[in-house]
Amino acid sequence: MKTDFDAIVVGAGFAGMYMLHRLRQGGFSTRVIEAGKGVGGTWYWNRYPGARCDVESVQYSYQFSPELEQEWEWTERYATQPEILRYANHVADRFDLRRDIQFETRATGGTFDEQDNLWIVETDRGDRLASRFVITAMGCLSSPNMPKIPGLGDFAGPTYHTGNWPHEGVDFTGKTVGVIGTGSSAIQSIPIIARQASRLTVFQRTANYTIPAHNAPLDTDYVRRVKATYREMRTRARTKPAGIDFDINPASAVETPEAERNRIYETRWAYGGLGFIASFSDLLLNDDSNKTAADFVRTKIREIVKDPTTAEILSPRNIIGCKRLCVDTGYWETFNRPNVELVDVSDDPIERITPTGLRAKGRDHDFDCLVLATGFDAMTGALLGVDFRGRGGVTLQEAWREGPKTYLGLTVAGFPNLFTITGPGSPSEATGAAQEAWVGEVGKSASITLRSTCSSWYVGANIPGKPRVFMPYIGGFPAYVAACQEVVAAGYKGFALA
Ligand code: N01
Repeated sequence: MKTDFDAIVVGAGFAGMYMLHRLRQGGFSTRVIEAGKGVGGTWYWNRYPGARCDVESVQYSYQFSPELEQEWEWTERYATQPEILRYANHVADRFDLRRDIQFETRATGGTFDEQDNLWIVETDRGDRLASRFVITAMGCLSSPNMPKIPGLGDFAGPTYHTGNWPHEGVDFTGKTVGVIGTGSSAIQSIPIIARQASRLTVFQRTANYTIPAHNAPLDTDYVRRVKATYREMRTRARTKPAGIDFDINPASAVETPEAERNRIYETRWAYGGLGFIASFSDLLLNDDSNKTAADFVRTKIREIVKDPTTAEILSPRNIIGCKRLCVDTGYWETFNRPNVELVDVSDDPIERITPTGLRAKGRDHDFDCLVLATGFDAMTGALLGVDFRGRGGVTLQEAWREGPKTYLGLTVAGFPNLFTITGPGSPSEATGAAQEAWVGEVGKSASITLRSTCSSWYVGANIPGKPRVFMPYIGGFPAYVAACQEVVAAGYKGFALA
């Protein structure tokens, strides 16, 4: 059978757009399938009030084009969703990407044809596209999690999910609003909704840690300095575990005298952002060290939130940084507003959604609008939403029944030439043994940190019935790159080449 394209990429977010650019450079005919009307992926869908990146804008950008780096002007320390979406559109235009993207089309299935060694990708528009390679770039936090609360469809007013927000925006002025969830999306949107709404009720199942962003317009001298030394900054970032250039203090928290330790926390708190978790190098390795940082944040909450009972409910009890740390603008302060109420549903789940609101702890809470800030079926949700069938007709769902297994996070044994982000550009398939070894490596890297100890989307704990497996590789960016380079140097060790 003849192929329609050398490669099909699913998703035109940041990964899919770059993939298209690279495949073109490699001379591959490529079609990108994108469900949205435009590019941008997560920044196309997540339009809730206050959505912005928690990585500083000068770092949260493509690195492949020095010209692009120089010409694009970020305006704030942390870019807003609209600005990041403008950037994605600028990239699509600048590199003429749109002509190979099929918008408003959702990939529904992909079947490996063993006879002809190719994939047939099906879409909700009735396409059946034959291609040698399939590269999924669907995002790891893109499949919204609708909570399993009885009566969800009963609410008579509008219901909004932060991960799939109306494009025309929502004006809550004068409305009463209920928000379920206190993760990153909620923490960003709650302060803004509270300013608009006549009354806001927040339903919190797990208290969360958040560090102030101290967002501000970008200083032109700073931007000039960054642009003059962009390559050096990118090179430094590649040596850091998260691939982001911020200083990790090599000292241990418990071995640092208390006064000095608090001075360091105060400095990082005043600077703001995710770098707080790098105040000491052992915060995610040692319980006692972690507790010093958690205590510091809890003290801040008690200082900021005036009502002691509310402050107590807002104070997280788990490991700081175990769930992904949040970055906010005025989150704790919002709970001092007279129109905001916090309802703790940690020990007693929300009973049901009702036509006029919801029932929790035996009390009815009524509101005009319901906001579900309930996150995503992370890492596997989007992939398993497409009916991929590999060798012998085995579905990805079956192959991952006990949890996702990949080799290098890129390929899956039994699914030849299906890449979960990118691929080495040759016909290849992970061997089962190499895959098992990599799964072991992912588990090992998680087990030496405190991150594997709490219920989070990292382990699929937010989705009832999902296998509990620590999904991301957190051995750090340099270790990951080294592992990939070793595989390449050994002639694509672990891949079956045909
Ligand atoms: O989702 P979440 P998110 N009853 O899963 C609660 C990235 N991101 O969209 O913790 C009551 O973190 C749930 O409670 P619990 C970032 O990586 C980045 O906020 O499971 N509550 C939790 O409070 C982030 O980590 C940015 O007990 C229920 C909340 O809903 C990831 O996306 C911005 C419930 C979900 O929190 C996900 O963040 C936004 C129920 N039945 C997101 N079900 C930035 O760049 C769920 N919850 C800044």
